[in-house]
Amino acid sequence: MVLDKLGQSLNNALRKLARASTVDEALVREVVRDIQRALLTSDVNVRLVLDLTKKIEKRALEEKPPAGVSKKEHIIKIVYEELTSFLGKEAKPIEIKEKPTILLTVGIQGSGKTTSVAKLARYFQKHGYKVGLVCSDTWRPGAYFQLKQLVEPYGIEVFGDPEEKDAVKLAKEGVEYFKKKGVDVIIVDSAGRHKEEKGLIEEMKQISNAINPHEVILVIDGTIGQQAYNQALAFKEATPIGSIIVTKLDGSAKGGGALSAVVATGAPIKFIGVGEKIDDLEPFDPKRFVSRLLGLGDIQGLLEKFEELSKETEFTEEDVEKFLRGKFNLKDMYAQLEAMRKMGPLQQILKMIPGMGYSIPDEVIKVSEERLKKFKVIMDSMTEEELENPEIINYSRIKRIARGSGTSTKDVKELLNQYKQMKKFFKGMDKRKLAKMAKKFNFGGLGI
Ligand SMILES: Nc1nc2c(ncn2[C@@H]2O[C@H](COP(=O)(O)OP(=O)(O)O)[C@@H](O)[C@H]2O)c(=O)[nH]1
Ligand SMILES: [Mg+2]
Repeated sequence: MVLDKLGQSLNNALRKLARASTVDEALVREVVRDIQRALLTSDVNVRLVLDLTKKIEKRALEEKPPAGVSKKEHIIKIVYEELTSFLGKEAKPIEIKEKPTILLTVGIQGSGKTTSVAKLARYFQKHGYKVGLVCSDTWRPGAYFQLKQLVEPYGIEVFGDPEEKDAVKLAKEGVEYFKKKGVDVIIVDSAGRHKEEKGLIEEMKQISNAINPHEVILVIDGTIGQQAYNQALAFKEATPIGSIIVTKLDGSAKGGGALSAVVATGAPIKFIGVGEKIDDLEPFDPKRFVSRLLGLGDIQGLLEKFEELSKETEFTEEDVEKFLRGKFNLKDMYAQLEAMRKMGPLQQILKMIPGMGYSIPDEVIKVSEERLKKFKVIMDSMTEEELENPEIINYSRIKRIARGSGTSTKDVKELLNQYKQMKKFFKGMDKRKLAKMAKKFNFGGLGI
C-alpha cells in the first residue's frame, strides 16, 4: 500500500468521526487536528498543512449537508475534496502523440531514474507501444547493464555503449538508432551525476538541446519529503515541457511531503513509483490516490450519491418527516417522488434498516420518469387549493383537470390514487419504526 502511515492516520481520524454518536464543533476540531498531525508527520510543509486544514475546518463547520446526506458523510466528502485539490485534482497522463515520442528522464543520482525508465518502458509496452531505451549514463559503471537487465525479460531493446564517455553524443546516437528502427516511444536515461539542482538542470539542457525531447521527466526521490520543492521548482522554471515522477512512495514516511511539495510548484506529477519491481509504477491520479489513501472503499459510492443529489433536489428533512407521517399534499408528493427516483428505490432505503422488514406495494413507489412527467403536466392544471388539499378533488374537477392538461380522467385518477396509497401506507406504519427510519435516512447510508 502507498504511504501506509499517512493513510492509516488519516483513516483513523475519519473513523473517529464515523464512530462518534454526535458530530459537534469539538469533534470537528479534533478530527481536523488529527489530520494536521498526520500530514505534519508525513513532512508536509507546515504552511500548506495549515491552509488545507483551515479550509477543511471552515467547510465542515459552516456547510450544511444536503438532504439525504448525513453530517458525517458530508465531512468525509469535504476531507476527500480538499485533499484531492491539494494534490492537483486532475490526472495528466503522458501522451504519445507523435511517432516516435521522445522522453528524457533526469534526476539526481539514486533518485530512481533507471528503475523508472524500465518501469515506463514496460508500462508503454503493456499499452501496445513499441519502446526503445537509450542509456546515456556515462558516469555510473554498469549503468547500461543495469537497465538492460531490468527490461531484458520483456524483450525491450536498450541502446548504449559502456566505453563511450560523451553522454550527449550517446543520447543523440541512441535516438537516431531508434528513429530508424521505427519505435513508438524512445526513453533516454541520463546520468544525473549532480547532487544539487543547478548542475542537474545544466546537464538536462545539454541533452535536451541535442535530442529535442517531447517531454522531460524529472525523477524525484519521495523519501526526501518537502525538500522536493526546490528541485521541482528549479526544474519547472527551466523547462516548459517537464513532468515529474515521485519514487519510493511505498512505505516512505515522507511521501506526502514530497507529493504536496511538488504539486505546490505547479509541476505536474504523472507517475508515482511504489516499489522496486518493474510493475510498481502508477499513473498519478489525485482522486484515486486520495480515495485509496483514506482507505474508504465506499468513497466511490458516496461520491456518486452526492453527484446524484447535486443534480437538484428539494428533499429536506422536513419533507422526510412529512412524508413519513403521511402528512403531505400533492406538491410534497411530487417533490418526494422525484427525490426518491434520484436516491434510488425506497425499498432499498428500507432494507438498510435492520429488522424493518417492510414490503412496499409496487404502486406506492413506482416512480418512472414518464410517470413523473405525466404527474407534472396534470398538476400544472390544478389550482393551488387542489394541490394543497387533494381531498377536495371531485369528479367534475377531475374532468376539468384532464381537459386542461390534455390527459384523460383515468390519468388524473391514477395520480390521485398514488397519492392516497402513499399516504395510507405511511400512515399505517409503526411510529417507532418510522422514527428509526427517518433517523437512518438522514444519518446512515455509508455504514462506516
Ligand atoms: N522501494 C522502492 N525503491 C525504488 C523505487 N524506485 C527506485 N528504487 C530503488 O532506488 C535505488 C536507486 O534506483 P536507480 O534507478 O538506480 O536510481 P538512479 O540512480 O536515479 O538511476 C535502487 O535500489 C532502486 O531499486 C521505488 O519506487 N520504490
Ligand atoms: Mg541510473
